[in-house]
Amino acid sequence: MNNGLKMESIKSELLENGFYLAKNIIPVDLLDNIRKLAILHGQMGAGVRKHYGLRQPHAFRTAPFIKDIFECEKLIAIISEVFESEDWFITNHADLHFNALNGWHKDDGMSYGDGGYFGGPGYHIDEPNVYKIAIYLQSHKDFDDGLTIVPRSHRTQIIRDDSSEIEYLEVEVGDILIFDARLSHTGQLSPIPGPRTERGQAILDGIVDEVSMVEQKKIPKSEKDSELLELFRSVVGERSSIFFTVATESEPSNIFAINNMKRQLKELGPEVSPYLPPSVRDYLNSKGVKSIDQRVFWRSEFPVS
Ligand SMILES: O=C(O)CCC(=O)C(=O)O
Ligand SMILES: [Fe+2]
Repeated sequence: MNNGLKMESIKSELLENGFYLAKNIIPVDLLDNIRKLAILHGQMGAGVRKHYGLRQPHAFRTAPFIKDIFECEKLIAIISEVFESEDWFITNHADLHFNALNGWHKDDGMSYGDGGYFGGPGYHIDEPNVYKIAIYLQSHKDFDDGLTIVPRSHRTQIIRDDSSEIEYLEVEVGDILIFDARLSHTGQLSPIPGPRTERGQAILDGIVDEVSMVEQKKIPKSEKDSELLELFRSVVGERSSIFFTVATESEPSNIFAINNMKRQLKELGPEVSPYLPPSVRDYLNSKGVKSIDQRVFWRSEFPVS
């Protein structure tokens, strides 16, 4: 943005850089309510354990309260801008993240070694027609515990090397981050992340004795990391986010959505339906948000019995 004039469209930025950070999209009070429910959900221990935290897959189905993000018309409008079309849909992939550490990766499924969600390395694809939306439920200004990315890495299979440029994205509550699933990224890497502000530094100064006590313990590194992360979170608060996927129909995006759902079903068990529960679908319909459930290619891949 410059002088109120948009220099580049969201779509062209996504194609070129692989990500777009949109500031101030969702009202903070709406997200605060969802965050409370997310934390309760995490405390119940639902989902898949992940690096000292939890990940709840297929979250529009398994944690249906996240649907309330679509109370926000600005969110719907910006997704239409991403595709320069209103004919987009959610692919039913959604993760609710809770207090996990992470490492460098891409979300294109290539790391599983079974061909990835595009059915092969998809780095030659100019327009994937499928994007991820990340909504953090708290701000990540004071520490580098939000999302860090490698700009433009969506066109190469290399996740990161010594020459990679790295960018920390300062997300605050209400911002949304749109990114290409092929973009290299990581969440919080270290149990005690680096400070980015004086406030962050002061918070770390306040726990320096406890940190060194844990560090001196003669326990395995994984236990140490777990204790350090718990200590950090006890002073800063929980870390929770919603990641979900949106698409328009194309050959690559249809294949991606199907394989991405198959991965979720592998995690949750074959008895779980790839479809949304009717109450969520009806709610989305009432907001004008479409789901992949209505698509012919989806219904032929996942027949309704
Ligand atoms: O931990 C985060 O914030 C990022 C999560 C993520 O990238 C993933 O689970 O694929
Ligand atoms: Fe990821």
